[in-house]
Amino acid sequence: MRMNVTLSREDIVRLCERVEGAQTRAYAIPKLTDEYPGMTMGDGYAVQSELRRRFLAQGHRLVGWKAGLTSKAKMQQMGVSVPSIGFLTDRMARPENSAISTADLVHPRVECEVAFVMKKTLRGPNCTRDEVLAATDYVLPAVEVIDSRFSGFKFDLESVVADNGSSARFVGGGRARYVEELDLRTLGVVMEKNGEIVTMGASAAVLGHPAEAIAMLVNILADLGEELPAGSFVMSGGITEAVAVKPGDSIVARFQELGSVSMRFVE
Ligand code: OOG
Ligand code: MG
Repeated sequence: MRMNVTLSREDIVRLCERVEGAQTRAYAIPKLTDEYPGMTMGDGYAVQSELRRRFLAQGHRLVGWKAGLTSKAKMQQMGVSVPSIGFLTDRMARPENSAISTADLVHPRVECEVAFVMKKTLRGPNCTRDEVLAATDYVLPAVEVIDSRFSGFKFDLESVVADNGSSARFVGGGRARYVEELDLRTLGVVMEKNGEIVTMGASAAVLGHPAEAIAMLVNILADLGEELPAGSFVMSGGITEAVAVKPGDSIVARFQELGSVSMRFVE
């Protein structure tokens, strides 16, 4: 896959400023394709790369990447059928069991994901699941707090890629485990909101095996001229559909073999 960029540099910067404003001041904007119907996925990644460049210039630290729309549940929920990637910075990380503010978010949702921490750098193209497993230091359970900046949480692939895959916050926790000790396809996960089960699934929902999503991510990075460095924290994508949260909600994500990850949401 080659990234086909059709927008001018001016348009990319303009769209990036629009997305950055919506992200940092937490307001909803119309999806970008309303104004640019011819926008390609390559254009979306060009806007995302410009956003990453700006955040890093402002002193944010790149800590890893995320795969998104890697399970049927997520694809159906969002009406998009192609996986995507986004970047993660230190400003998005929140500790386990913490109170997460919603005042700086538009309409947050939470989803359960298997996260990988890499011990070797990976480069695409043609990265495989086995290469990912060999390069993985350990896996741990994570909850991603996504927050589309698009009105009504409605978007298409081009727009969501430009909005960095709805990345907002993430919480890693539970028990770190070596991949050789687990069958990464059959991990059950249950999400509880305010003590009630709201969704559940199994890790094979993510492209048959979550490491497959990391390989896909490495191959998209190659298309962008990037690699996945050793030490990266990488999320493989929501196993179940995402669940809306508001102030007062508490979330516990229980993962078979990996322990649980908890957080609560405040104003
Ligand atoms: C896009 C982000 C998808 C996942 O895990 O599938 C994602 C969205 O649903 O807003 O993070
Ligand atoms: Mg996600």
